[in-house]
Amino acid sequence: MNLRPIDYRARHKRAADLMDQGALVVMSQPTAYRNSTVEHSWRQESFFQWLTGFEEPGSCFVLLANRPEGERTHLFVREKSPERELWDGRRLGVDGAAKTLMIDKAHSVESFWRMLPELMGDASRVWFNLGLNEEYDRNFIKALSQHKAVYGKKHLSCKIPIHDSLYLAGQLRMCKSPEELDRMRTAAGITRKTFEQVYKAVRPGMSEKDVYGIIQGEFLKNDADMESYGTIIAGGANACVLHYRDNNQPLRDGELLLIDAGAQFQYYASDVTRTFPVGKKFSPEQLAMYEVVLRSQKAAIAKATVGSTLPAIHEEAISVLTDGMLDLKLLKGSKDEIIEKAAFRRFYPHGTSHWIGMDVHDVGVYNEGGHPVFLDAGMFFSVEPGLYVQPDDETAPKAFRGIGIRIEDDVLVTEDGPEVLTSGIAKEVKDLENRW
Ligand SMILES: [Mn+2]
Repeated sequence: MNLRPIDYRARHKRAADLMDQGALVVMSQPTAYRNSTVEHSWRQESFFQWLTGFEEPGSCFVLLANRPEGERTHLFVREKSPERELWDGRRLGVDGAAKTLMIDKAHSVESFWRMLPELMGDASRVWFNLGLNEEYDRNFIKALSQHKAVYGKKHLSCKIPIHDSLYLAGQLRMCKSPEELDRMRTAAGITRKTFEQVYKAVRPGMSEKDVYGIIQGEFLKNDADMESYGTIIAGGANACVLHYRDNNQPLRDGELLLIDAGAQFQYYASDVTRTFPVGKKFSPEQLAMYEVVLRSQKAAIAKATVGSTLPAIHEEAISVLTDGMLDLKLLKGSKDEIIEKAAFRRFYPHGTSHWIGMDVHDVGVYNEGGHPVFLDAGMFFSVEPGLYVQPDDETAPKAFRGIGIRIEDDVLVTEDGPEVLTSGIAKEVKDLENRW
């Protein structure tokens, strides 16, 4: 696929239009240490990346909606340093940033906190990514005090109003643009190719670790940046741990394998779960539970239309799952009462959807103005119902204990209805049995 280029200046304009003469200050992702001088793998903070495309730590971005073009966007970057570049890699530097990035002015990051009060100037308000890092937060509050000392008397009677930049990020990133859709489709395609290889390879006697190796390898071979989140490879009852991360146990014939994995491509996430037999066939109980979850997922996806809501999708998933739990005698009583008392949570304890974008659990509010957000074209989210019977759950028929099933796809709302970007990944029973 030819990827449409990203026009960062157009993004700045869209942001400024929402900012009512305010200032936006976004810090880059801090470096985290694993131990001593060894760093954890680093990924740029998503909103910073969305605004700049600049992948260096130790940087800060400022957008001033109250200033004329040419003085609106300021990027603060680390200075060139032969000594540090020898150890940590190339730096673009101030001149390089000014020449190559879509910004108005580049500065040394050394001058950032000193310049910030003046940059905020008579801005009507300021957005900041508070809570990313305590040192950033302290310095920001100091800059606010310095700003107040000068501008408080001149323009404002009090401190400048502060907003969480995550809210603005959500407004800008909730409905995906064509160049974002290119990247999301590519991420979904890499995840599809990866599951195809997994379906071909998995056999009884392998370990979860072997499968993890296949997934990591396929992601990288197909040009993913990395995984979008910690991959879950859960054989048998491990699937009943929702965020299972050990990924190191043997896979046995007769058990199911639940894989929750998604490639990240150029900073855009995918998020897919499939559950299938380690061996050739589902057992009757596994099959009965699987069919309930699959029916629920299809019914829920069908509700992903313009004007609908995520709670409406969740309610649809719960309704079908609850019918299934009654049929399978996992639960007794009336459907209405089970739903009203949330008794289904014993076997379905999580939600059905979250926004997906640059972050696998993406920015964007879920409720606004006292009601759930109404779905619109370009919104993108998971639909992931599941059923989990804990291995020690003595209320459940014995043959169901230790079975965990989740089916998850990534759904884009369009004017013509839901489009499942991950639909190419097999989930029908006939495609999951007799894989070899
Ligand atoms: Mn998910």
